Amino acid sequence: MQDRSPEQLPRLITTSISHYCEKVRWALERLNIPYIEERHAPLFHRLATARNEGRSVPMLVTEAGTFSDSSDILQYIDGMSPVSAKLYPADPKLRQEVEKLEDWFDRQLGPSTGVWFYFYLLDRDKLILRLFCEGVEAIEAELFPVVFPCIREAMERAMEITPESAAESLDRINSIFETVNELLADGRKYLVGDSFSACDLTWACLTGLVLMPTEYGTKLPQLSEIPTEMAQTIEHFRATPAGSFALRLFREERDK
Ligand SMILES: N[C@@H](CCC(=O)N[C@@H](CS)C(=O)NCC(=O)O)C(=O)O
Repeated sequence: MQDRSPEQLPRLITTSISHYCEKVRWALERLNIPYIEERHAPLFHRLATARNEGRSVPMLVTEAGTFSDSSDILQYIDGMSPVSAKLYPADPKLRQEVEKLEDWFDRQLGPSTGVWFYFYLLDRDKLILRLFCEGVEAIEAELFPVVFPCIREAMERAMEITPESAAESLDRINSIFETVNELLADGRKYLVGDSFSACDLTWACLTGLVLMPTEYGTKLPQLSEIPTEMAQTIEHFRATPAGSFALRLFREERDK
């Protein structure tokens, strides 16, 4: 894939801040796979994904087909990578453990951290416009403020963002952190086996919105820009073993 012209490279359709998109960016970069990122503001992404008969981001468009789930994308790109770089272990039992954790984080953690994050920030227009429009085409960045009130309503409805759902999400995040704290209590360096794998990468990305690591692939807010209660919760998560593990992964493994 190294010598392809830009038109032949895989195209990754994203929104800037999405933690599932960060997961795929990190994996592509780690596996040394050149790609073109096509970034959109939320809901504008639907024009791009619909053209490829899909809906959500991340979406990877390749000559071999279109993949529209972060774990499917990781499996696909891992399949073409050298053994020394792989994100899934060769040992079937270990691979099963990695896939099980990855799937759990995808289904339970990612949606919860998303609801919790947007509950606090969706009404902060200036901050949200900056986060959503980082790296998108000028025309989208210009149109976005005009349509943002409708987009906010659509996101609140689709993600069912309410004070109750935010509180339930926080409970779920706390309980997942507790389980990961327990896993790490034996001093292991990675969640499964003795090397970095897809479940470590997924853990780090899908906790990104409650830890706000500086190495995240787009610029997340500073703690000074967000509500105090939200900042305090982030400080709390950062201080847990599971939180400091994710921050270490961002520091040590994100740019490898
Ligand atoms: N299971 C999917 C979840 C992806 C997902 O939830 N993407 C969100 C952005 S974080 C999205 O595109 N939501 C808007 C939509 O479905 O149109 C994956 O792992 O890729």
